[in-house]
Amino acid sequence: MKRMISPSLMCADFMNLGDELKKLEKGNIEYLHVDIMDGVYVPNYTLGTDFVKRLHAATDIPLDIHLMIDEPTAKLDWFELCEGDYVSVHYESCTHIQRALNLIRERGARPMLALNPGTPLTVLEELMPYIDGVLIMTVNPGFSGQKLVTSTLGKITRCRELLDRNGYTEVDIECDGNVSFENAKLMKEAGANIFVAGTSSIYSKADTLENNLARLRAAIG
Ligand code: S6P
Ligand code: MG
Repeated sequence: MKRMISPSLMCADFMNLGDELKKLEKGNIEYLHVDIMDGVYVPNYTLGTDFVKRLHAATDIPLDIHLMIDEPTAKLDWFELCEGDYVSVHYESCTHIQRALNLIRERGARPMLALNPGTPLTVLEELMPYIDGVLIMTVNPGFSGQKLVTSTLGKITRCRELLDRNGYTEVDIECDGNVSFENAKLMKEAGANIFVAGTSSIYSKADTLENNLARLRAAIG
């Protein structure tokens, strides 16, 4: 499967976002990861509806909108969605998760199911027909700069097996949280193919964005 990078924009330098966006376009990155938090489902606030609209106007790169909000079904209409955008919803954030996934599809975007480190993989069994991707959270959602929950590596492997065994070989597996250069390699080996890049890799202050991107590309192969 094609291996792709989705930079987490909450980790970007907001004072230089235009410049950074150009560098990401030049680096041919595949998605832009937009973290939406509501202070209820997770204890933080980040990006929002207007930011999504401005991004669509500024670039053709598809968005990877990660909804960490309570009951997203009723709020999906607030977002401008374009064909090719991914929208991920957390299993426990919706009373009716299948309805939420369907609604994303009806709105013309690609549904992705997000699973926290503590969410059992078995919930996926009922939902495979309705998704284009699974977002395996490799940290608990809410903050950047956290440490990998190591049990999630085995979960990536089991997720790939479950999908493949049921014929869903084209369903993407994205991992989000502490995707460092070293961890990215382990996640790739486990079966992930979309990598959310934050402070642990491309936004690391140890090197430039361009060099970090090249290093992450090399790590995911
Ligand atoms: C966390 C959020 C993530 C972070 C990303 C940061 O709740 O969903 O997308 O922005 O994980 O990356 P890092 O490398 O700082 O963990
Ligand atoms: Mg995220």
